[in-house]
Amino acid sequence: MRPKMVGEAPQTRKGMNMKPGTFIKLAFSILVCGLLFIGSENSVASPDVGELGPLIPFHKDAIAAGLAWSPESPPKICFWMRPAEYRGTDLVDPTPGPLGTLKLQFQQLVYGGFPLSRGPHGLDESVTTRIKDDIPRDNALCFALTHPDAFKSTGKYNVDELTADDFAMNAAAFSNAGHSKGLHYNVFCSGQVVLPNGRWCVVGGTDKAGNIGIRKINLFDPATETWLPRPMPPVKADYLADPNGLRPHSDPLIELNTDPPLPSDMRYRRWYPTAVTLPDGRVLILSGTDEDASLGPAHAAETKVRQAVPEVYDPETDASIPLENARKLHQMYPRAYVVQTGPRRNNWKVAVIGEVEPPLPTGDALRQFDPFHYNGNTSYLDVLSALADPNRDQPAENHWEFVNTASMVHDNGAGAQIWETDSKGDATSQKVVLFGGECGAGAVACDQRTVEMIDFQSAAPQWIRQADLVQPATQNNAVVLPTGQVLVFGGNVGRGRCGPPLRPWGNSFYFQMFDPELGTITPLVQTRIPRHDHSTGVLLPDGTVITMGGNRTDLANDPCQTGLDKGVPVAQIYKPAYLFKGPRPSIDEAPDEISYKARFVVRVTGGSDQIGSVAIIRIGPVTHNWDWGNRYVRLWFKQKDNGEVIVQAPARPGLAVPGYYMLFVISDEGVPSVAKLVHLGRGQDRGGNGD
Ligand SMILES: [Cu+2]
Repeated sequence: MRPKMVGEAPQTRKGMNMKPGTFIKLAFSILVCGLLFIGSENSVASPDVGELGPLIPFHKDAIAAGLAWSPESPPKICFWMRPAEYRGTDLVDPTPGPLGTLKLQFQQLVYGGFPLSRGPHGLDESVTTRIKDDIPRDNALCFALTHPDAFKSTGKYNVDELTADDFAMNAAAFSNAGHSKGLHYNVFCSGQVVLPNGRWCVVGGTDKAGNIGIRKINLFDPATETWLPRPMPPVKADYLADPNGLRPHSDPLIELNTDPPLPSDMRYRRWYPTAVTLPDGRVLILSGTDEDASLGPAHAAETKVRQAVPEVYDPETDASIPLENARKLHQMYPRAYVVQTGPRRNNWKVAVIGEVEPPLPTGDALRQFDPFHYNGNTSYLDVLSALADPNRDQPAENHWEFVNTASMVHDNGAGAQIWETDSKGDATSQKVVLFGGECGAGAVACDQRTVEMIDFQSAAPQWIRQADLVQPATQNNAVVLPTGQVLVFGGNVGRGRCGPPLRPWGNSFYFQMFDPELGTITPLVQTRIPRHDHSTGVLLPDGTVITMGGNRTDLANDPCQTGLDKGVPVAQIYKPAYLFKGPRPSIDEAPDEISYKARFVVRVTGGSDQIGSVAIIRIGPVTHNWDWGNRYVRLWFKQKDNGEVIVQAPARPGLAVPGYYMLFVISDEGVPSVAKLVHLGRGQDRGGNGD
């Protein structure tokens, strides 16, 4: 099912909080956009809607993906799919059939008889592919953006037309980054953030299938593309040594054999946990789901639990502290953001959006994928006070402070964070905006077009409804651009299945722009590639956006097809309209390291004469339709006549946690420079494994 592509005049949607005096600007935008949009599909380049490039062969599904960039390593995208810790050939025999065939031994010996994920939502089946050369690769890869072959392309826009020759063109730009680099746990649907030193902290994941979580915290160094050593669990070791099961194997239904205990483990097993990098470099861990795997495939789902106890992982000690005193039940992957709540360095809290609404499901209801009900309650967790509490180990629901209630939980809806600071580096706004999403099981129908924004800087923060999305959507993506506008794309309606009974996906193929100043949504181009569950989108240093991932069968042009071709993994580059608007400013000089409270000098040439804004955007992994801490922070600046720009860094790490950021200078015409890599706050965090 596809929305109309041609002749459909788009409208900029007006937000409820639109400021007076914006009508003329809006009317002009509607007119120009409407004129240019008619007939546009994929490759229209224009100063108003931007341009969507041809398909980029991607070799594995980018279910979790992120930009990695450091002084030691040029920019790259690292990404993985399920099962992340294996090579494709460990579970797929490439020889029989046009796509290869899943090995039933893998299901028995590794998943303990839990079913492989097949069919329209086939996450394990996605490892099969008509590109046979890709099957032996690790299920985790890095894509070197600066490799000379990276963007070699035949200019195709249809997944069906891509051949093995197309995939061979950029194959050399992809390198193994999973099993062969020391990853031994399935980090599919884990929590993923980047530490101040650039390493990725990967929290929890999945064991076998269903909703079974793991206790592991895995650390990935994207510069070297290696995983910090965690021992291979007995089940994997046995399987690799004897994939046909000719000898006795460790029982995969026993947790000791799949998730053997380590001092770095969390206390609780978590699938779909949230992770938040804190101002001191530690990581807050929330929520997640688990089941008792030992009961086997028939009964494990009846034991489903939602983890209520937050934990704080410290990279310095490589260990976690559970906060039994700060329990609360949330949705899977609750959206959570560090907020500066006062004038001092330690005056920060973590705002968490949504919570479980009683009554809790029991009995048979637990067998559903996600049986809980949710509301839009938004609360601060005071992490530091919970950590310092002498009763930290006593079960309680303390250290939470209610803030406001959103009209819906926006479960699985895209989120973005937009911060702004003044001449002293203090916050003038701390905005979070959520786009569409779901409301949980059995909830009253909610409007999946809903866009809501809150400014945590205001004295009494309140969720305020903005203009609606172009069409209802969940599982969509949002990427904040250097201008502070938010590109929203992908998504669908509901978690449909392709039958029987036949319930086609209602895909949102639109790329749309949210303007946080005006509260408006403007439709741009459309793609032919569905991107919803497990799709990813990331801002690149050149100001373009790469869109990746999605469940494989969704990547086929007909998501309800039952034929042999399940699509192939592809990415696309979207060039925002600002790249067609005029000369780009260039950052000729900027410091590698910037410090809290301090001003720094940037030397800028080119572009228009006037600079319109300066911003830093934190970089790191994303997954499951949100940014996980890739915060946009607009900084105060003063332009001098000699090409120098004086910029004020944020005053405190609660506004911008330590780590690597892209620094952009944007002309007054809204055209951004290419990013310069900067590191913020060295020595301000708790380090991380020796750094
Ligand atoms: Cu998932």
